Amino acid sequence: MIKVYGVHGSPYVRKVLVALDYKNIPFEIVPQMPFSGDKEYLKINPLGKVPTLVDGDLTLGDSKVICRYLENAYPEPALYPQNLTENAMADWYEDLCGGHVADLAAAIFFQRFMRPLAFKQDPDEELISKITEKKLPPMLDYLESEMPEEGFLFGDFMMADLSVVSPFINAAYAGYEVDSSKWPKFAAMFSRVKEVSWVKKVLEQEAKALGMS
Ligand SMILES: N[C@@H](CCC(=O)N[C@@H](CS)C(=O)NCC(=O)O)C(=O)O
Repeated sequence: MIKVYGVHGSPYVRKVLVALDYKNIPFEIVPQMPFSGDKEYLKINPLGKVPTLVDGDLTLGDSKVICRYLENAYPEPALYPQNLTENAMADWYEDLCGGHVADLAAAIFFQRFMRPLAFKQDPDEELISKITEKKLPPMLDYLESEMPEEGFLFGDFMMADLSVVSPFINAAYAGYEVDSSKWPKFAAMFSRVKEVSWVKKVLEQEAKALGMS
């Protein structure tokens, strides 16, 4: 059976769990904390990051790579568009929001959530303000311009929809809400994606794991 190394709460692990559930692929989660320095884990993923997926002899890191593999190995139901340009746009959204945007959201999550919890230190509010007031708005302006009035980016729910919303789910855990008066289409997409049943299920599991329910 497929194994996913990781923990609930990671935006990257979330993508893989939703992809597996959506495609109805049986899997088990092997609990693996990020930043643990676990030497055994470094043997299968030298970056030490989560998630890592093991499918038989195949061991893969990185949620983008893993989700693309799952799409190729289990094409139905599809999580990426078939059309060439839409498919390229799906990669771009996943790269942007799994890279720069996720780093910004992760910094808020780290400061407000992990730093007090794990290091017993106060959050760096100056850094948080710089992110929320200077660095995130241009990203949200761009995302707002890309969002459809209704539905999802490529019609049906796909990985690109979860990819753009996922960092903001973690930022919301840390008290940052997307301002719906400035970015109404993005805020509406955020709510829609959280209501998709496969996403909702994983978010409920996360809430339990993070002690929020
Ligand atoms: N590009 C990777 C990023 C994975 C990642 O950064 N995961 C975080 C947890 S949310 C992690 O393991 N961080 C530990 C570290 O950076 O050492 C992906 O898409 O899977």
